[in-house]
Parts: sequence; structure tokens; C-alpha cells
Amino acid sequence: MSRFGTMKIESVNLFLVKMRLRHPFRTSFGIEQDASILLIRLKMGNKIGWGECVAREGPWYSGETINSSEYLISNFIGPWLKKTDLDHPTDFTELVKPIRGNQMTKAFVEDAIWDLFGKINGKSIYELIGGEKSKIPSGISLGIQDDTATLVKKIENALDRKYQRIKLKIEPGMDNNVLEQVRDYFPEIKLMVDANSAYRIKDKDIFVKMDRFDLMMIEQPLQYYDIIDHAKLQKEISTPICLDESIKSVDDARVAIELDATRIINVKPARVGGISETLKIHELALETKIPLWCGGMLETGIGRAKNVAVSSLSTFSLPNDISESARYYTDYIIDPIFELNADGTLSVPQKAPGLSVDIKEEVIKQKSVKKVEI
Ligand code: OSB
Ligand code: MG
Repeated sequence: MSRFGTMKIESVNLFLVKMRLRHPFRTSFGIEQDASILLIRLKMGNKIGWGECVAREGPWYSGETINSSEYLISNFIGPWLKKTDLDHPTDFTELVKPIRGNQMTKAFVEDAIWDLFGKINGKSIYELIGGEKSKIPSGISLGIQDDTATLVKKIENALDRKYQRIKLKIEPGMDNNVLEQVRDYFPEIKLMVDANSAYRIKDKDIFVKMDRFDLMMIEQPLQYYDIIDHAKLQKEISTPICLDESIKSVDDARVAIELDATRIINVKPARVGGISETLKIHELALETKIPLWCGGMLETGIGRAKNVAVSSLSTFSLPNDISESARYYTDYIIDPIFELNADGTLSVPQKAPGLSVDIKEEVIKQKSVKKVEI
């Protein structure tokens, strides 16, 4: 098996890049348009690996932020990396074991290690993890809109482009009433909702009523840390619950499956601590037959390339929240960008090493508002 050998990581650089979303994205926890995105660059010999952090300025999705991430890398992870021999990217899990939580931080450093490892060994992440699909089904996640007419237009556009399922963000006051109208226009489409933890078990009647809309699943209706109330809710409704925020590790996944709190899992490699942990969830899904799909955090090309590679695993059987690059930012930091095929899929790059896309370092440097060398 390929190895890093005895080479150590020589330099660790962080870049804080400003990116503008083409359209503001509204969820039950906030609106995003101008994104600050933290990138990491690891260097070994003449090879470079990149990773993208999905934590943002505020701790609104998880407890992590750009600053907590930079702090951990500057003070702990960066210095540790520079004095450790890693044999394989999965060894990184052991290195960062003393750090509790902070999955997003661990994940993007690990991504850069996978990219670097792939480049040193001439293998793509797709090959390294045992990817099995050359095309992955693409879904679209639509933010909360001011009015239904706008939402209907956005759904129409997405269907024209052949996106394979539509996910709508909901929040109290913008749920069954919106679904009623959307289902009037689109009685047959594959539809699901995501509440980003905006409800509590006392709101269960809302979800009992939601059963009539024939949704593929309801994503993360209750608290971001909860399992047990989701299990109680699942007993009351027939639509499958799909956990997002509540699953931060393979252990969370195991507990949630055993308690029937989740019948489908949205796997975000960034939320569970990285590709290695994702591979463990893939194994669990093989055993339990729970379908997976890959979620998104409005990633730029770097995080997107990783999500695409991971979605090629056999257990990722449902449409993913991985839309084409052009839907998100006005600038691109990878080449080529991800484009939607006519059948609503994205092709998985399989041959080029590491993340399998070129990273445009000049653009990254140009758009950086802060650079840190560790
Ligand atoms: O809950 O899945 C989510 C974006 C930011 C934060 C949380 C979520 C999302 C999305 C967007 O739904 C998915 C995408 O990247 O297209
Ligand atoms: Mg979600």
C-alpha cells in the first residue's frame, strides 16, 4: 500500500478568502451571501494539498467558527503535524484524538492530507477510498424565499436543469402552507424539506400533517444535538426522518439508527470530522442498509471536489446536495468546475491525483484577506 514514507509536512498555510454567493441563502438559522472561507495548504516536497473549512464567522450551524478553527490549527494541529510522521491519511485521526469535538476543523485538515497523499502517490481520492460510481445524482437545496411565486420559479428552473430532487428549507410559519402551494404546482416531483433544528417535539402535529405531502424525508426537524426526540417523532409519522446536525460521528449514527431516530443519513464529511469517519459511516450503512447521501455547506470547488469523491461510494444512493459550481459563487478557485450533465448528474473525476481538480492558487492569494503561516 502507498505510504507517505518518512516525509513530514514542511509548511502549513491558512488563507481566509472572501467569496460572494450569487444569491443569498436563507435557512431557519440565518442568511448568507458574503462568505468568508478558510482554506489550508499543506506542503511536502514539491507537492501541495488543499482543504476547505465549512465553519463560518458565527457558530450558527455547529459550535465552530473560522476563528476557533484558526486557533486550533495555529496552536495545536499545525505544530503537531510538522513533527509527526504520518503513514496514511487515516493516521491523522489518532494525531487529533486529544482534541474533543471540532469536527469541521479536523475534517478540512484531513482533506488537505488526503489531497497531498493522493498527489504523492499518483492516486485520486476516488481511488483511495474505493469509489464505485462515475456519476452521482445531483439535488438542489433551495433557501427560504420571500414569496411562493419566487420559490415556484426557482423550482421550475431546477427541474428544467434536471436536478433529481428539490429540497426546501422550512421554519415555523413557512412549512405546511408553503408545501401546500408547492405540491399544487408540482404534485409528482421528488421533494424533501430541511428545518435545520427549528422545531421541538411539542410541534409534532406540524409533521403529522406533513405526511400528506409525500416527502422523501424530513431533514433535522428538532434540536441540533438530539436523538431521542427524533425517535419519538419518527414513531408518530410515516415520512422518514433524515438527521444532519445531530450526527457528528459514526457513534452518533449507530445510536440514531438503533433508536430509529433516522432512516436516512445526510453525511457531510465536514460535519463528522473527515473522510476517515465518513468511511466508517459507509461501513455502518452497508451493515444496516440505511441509505446515505452527501450534504453540502455551500462549499467552493475544493470542498465540493471532496464531496463529489465521497458520494461515489456505493452507500450514497440518494440525490446529494451537490449542485453545479455555477449555482454558488461568482468566482472559481478550481479548474475544471463542476457542471451538471443533461441527466442531472455530476461526473466524478477519477484519474487526476488527490482532489482531482486543479487548484488556482493565484486566485486564492488574490482573494485572501488574511494569510497565516504556521
Ligand atoms: O442544512 O444542509 C444544510 C447550507 C448551509 C448550512 C446547512 C445546510 C446547507 C444546505 C446547502 O442545505 C446545501 C448545498 O451546499 O447546496
Ligand atoms: Mg441540513
